[in-house]
Amino acid sequence: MSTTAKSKIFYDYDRSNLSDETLIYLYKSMLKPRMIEEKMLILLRQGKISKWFSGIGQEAISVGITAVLDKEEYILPMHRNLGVFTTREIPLYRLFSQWQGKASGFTKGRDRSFHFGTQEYNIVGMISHLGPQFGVADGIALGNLLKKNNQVCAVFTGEGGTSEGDIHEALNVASVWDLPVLFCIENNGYGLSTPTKEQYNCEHLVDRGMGYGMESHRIEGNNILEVYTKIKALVEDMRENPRPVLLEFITFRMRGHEEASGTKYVPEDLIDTWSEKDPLNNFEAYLIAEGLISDTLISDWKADIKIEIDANLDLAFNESLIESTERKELDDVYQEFVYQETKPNKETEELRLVDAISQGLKQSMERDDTTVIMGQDIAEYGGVFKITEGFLEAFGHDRVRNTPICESAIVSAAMGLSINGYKAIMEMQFADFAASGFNPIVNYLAKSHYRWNQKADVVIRMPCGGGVEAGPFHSQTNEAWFTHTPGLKVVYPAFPYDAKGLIASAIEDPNPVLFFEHKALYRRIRQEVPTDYFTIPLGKAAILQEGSDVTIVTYGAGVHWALETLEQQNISADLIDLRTLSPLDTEAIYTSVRKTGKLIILQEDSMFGGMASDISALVSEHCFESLDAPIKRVASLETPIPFAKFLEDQYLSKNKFEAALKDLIAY
Ligand SMILES: Cc1ncc(C[n+]2csc(CCOP(=O)(O)OP(=O)(O)O)c2C)c(N)n1
Ligand SMILES: [Mg+2]
Repeated sequence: MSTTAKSKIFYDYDRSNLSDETLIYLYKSMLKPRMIEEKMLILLRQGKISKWFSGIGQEAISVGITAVLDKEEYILPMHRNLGVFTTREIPLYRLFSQWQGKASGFTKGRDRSFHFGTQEYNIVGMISHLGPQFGVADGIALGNLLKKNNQVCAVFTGEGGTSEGDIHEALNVASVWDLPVLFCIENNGYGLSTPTKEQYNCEHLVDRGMGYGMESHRIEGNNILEVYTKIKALVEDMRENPRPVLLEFITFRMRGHEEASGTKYVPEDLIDTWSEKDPLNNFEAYLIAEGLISDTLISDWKADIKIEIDANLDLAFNESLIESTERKELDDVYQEFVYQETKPNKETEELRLVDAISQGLKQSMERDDTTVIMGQDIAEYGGVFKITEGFLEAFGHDRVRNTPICESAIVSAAMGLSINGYKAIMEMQFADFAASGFNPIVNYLAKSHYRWNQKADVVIRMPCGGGVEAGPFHSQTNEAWFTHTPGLKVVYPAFPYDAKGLIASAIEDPNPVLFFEHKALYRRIRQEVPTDYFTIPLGKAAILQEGSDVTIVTYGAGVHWALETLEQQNISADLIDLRTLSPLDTEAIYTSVRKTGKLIILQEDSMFGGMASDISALVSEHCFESLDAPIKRVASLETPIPFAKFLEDQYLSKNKFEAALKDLIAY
């Protein structure tokens, strides 16, 4: 394929002052992924590898960019960027093993194709959802800025991906924060079957740069010398003058979206036209015309690459199939964390829940200067609940960052910060708004460690809960959206003391933690709290009262509702405040139920699919013989949370608890 178009050279190559060695290096760097792909297409037809997304015809972009960046500089490729991986010199057998789901790959068989990253090579692979890559690049670049290491990072997307909201959010953040990112759009004409005219309605995607207040350039993506020289000049300048740059590379997808889907919808003359613009063939013809390489040399290089491919394929094919155990799979969902207790000091002061969280956060940030907190209105304004008041003065703008209104990009940026060695804390203005950042929470943060061993050292603070007459979008207690997702930890304190100790542990823990803070308790619940930094382990419930007749399990505002009820009734109950929902302290629940024989679970969220249902199922599976009565679940009405006080009171499970408890006692 690479030797057919020698006679005609489509591009007017300008080598400027590039050395012969550089030119030959660029040629060989494009030749290798081309030859790997040609081999993969054969193997695919033989059923020896699974799906394949071809980058044939687009190699100049991957190769040109990777050749410019230093090896320490992060690259975030997409599904057509084999040239990034080969130019970073990843041993081929590791790539081949990755595609076969074998242990020498990068995901222990847990994810396929290019869905992996590797810190060894400073490559951060995609998640299927495409768009979050841009936000992750923002976070990595922010880490670089904070380290003042003069590094640039590059992130890729296709033109189809640019329609995703994540992309707009991330470009805007990068512009507002001056983040040194090369945002690379490979415009190859199609997003699956969708042509560009159905994808966007501006003349050139790169014109959007102006809307973001961002420098932007359009580059002939199949002309390796144009790609290389323009990127080189830009990157050298960006290292000194950090800023984002939006790049649109004009290229073409020569094969189907993936091999099985074909190219029926692509007009044939388009394919013919672009065949003449093949980046490898043209460059090869140019180098021959310049007298830099010869047919003999090309044959020798091809023979060498073929030997390398075959030898590495042998290694990968001979590698045994992946083995694991259920235990090992479960253990790898989270990064191992050995909890080390910091004991509370003796001196205490009375704090409201809101103050305790603020103090815990502040003390964590004082202890660890790799912590960065981001959120809307959290800097000068101190956050809508004033939890970060004074943080800006204490830690400065670098570490206390007001964000634009873009939850998804900031969750992704938090992931990027973690990749680059920071601990990221994000304040969701209201827990309800996590819906706008849901994808990177459940797909990026939650799955990265399991997929490629990459921790997501992120705490997302979630001001939540009803009883504040704030209506359906400022009152939800949406913990069940997250307790369902393996890879996340979910913490939900009910008291100032617990909140302070748990926020410290959540920040120490390298895993992603959603930290729920009940708004109705913020200023209502007070407690004596130790003045210094201390920790409380995640995953341990608190037994608030001990009794013999019934076990009450609850968390958040429910704890206070249960306490109020118990104050008024003469009932001997174990009252368990879960404090952490994931991991769940099942032993505390089982031990109590085995003693009392009766269980009632109270949650503020509506019933179906919530914590109460799962706890009920667990207890019936594990403690059935100890039960003297059916388990009772008490939850709010199966409606959105209404605004007007009467309606909200009627909605909340608080009003049903006492009757349900009495019923259970009387059973
Ligand atoms: C959120 C989401 N929507 C849809 C898809 C399915 N999908 C994967 S790649 C792709 C096309 C992407 O087109 P483009 O960004 O132009 O990249 P190209 O494949 O052309 O390189 C689509 C629709 C997906 N993976 N994720
Ligand atoms: Mg495309």
